[in-house]
Amino acid sequence: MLELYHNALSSCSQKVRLVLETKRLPWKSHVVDLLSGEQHAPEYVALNPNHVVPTLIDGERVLIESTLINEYLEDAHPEVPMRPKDPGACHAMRLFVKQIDEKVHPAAGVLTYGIATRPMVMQLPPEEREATWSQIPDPARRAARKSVIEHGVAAPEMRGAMEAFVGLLDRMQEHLARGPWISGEEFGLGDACALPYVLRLEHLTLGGLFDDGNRPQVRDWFERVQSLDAWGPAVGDLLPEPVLELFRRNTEAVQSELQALVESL
Ligand SMILES: N[C@@H](CCC(=O)N[C@@H](CS)C(=O)NCC(=O)O)C(=O)O
Repeated sequence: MLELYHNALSSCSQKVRLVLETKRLPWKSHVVDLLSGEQHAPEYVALNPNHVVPTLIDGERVLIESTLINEYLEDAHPEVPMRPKDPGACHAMRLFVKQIDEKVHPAAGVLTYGIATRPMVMQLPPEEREATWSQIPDPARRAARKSVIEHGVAAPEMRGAMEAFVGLLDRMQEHLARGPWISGEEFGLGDACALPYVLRLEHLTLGGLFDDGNRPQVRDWFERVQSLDAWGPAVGDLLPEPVLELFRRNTEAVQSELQALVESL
């Protein structure tokens, strides 16, 4: 059976779980607690040298990188197809995913740690606080984490992060003007990749960026994703309500700063 090392709120885990569940593949769950630092445990790092989730185990194979895992699942289990057959449409989907991986994913870390997780980390003694980012192996990611924890919404990374999210919503509007899903008629790899980031905006009380009067096609898409059979087991049923409540409270505490940032874009 497939085994997934993952975390309920991790975007990259959500996108892989959406593909596993859409393809109706049984999988065994291994939860990695990111807040307590289980991603840095030597036995986990032996599987994923980047200290991140998700990691998929398929027999002898250890697979990392969420986008590559999803492509692997599509190649290994094509019975429920999630990638367009037309080469041009497939290229467009991969470009959409690449832009999310390169721009929106780092931006999600900036927004989440700078807004929602920061108050918790700031309560730790300085040496423990330092420990939350000191083990991150990628220097750029480590520097961004330190900056947003220290400066919150005022961190210089915040503006670019918000712009990356707005760019994603605008690209989604363009795709959704052409069909019900990112690549056309069926929920596919592009949709699975976008969902966690749209959901994160909602969790950070930034859902107004795609309400009925503002990018309505994204709102309609978001509601349709939540009516899919895959939604509950992949995302909805796993969301930890107390953590989301904390996200909401921490976001509300910086609402006016956040609003000013959104309006200045
Ligand atoms: N490029 C990687 C990124 C994975 C990633 O950033 N995972 C995050 C959660 S979404 C993580 O494990 N973060 C742990 C940390 O930053 O300490 C992928 O697509 O799998």
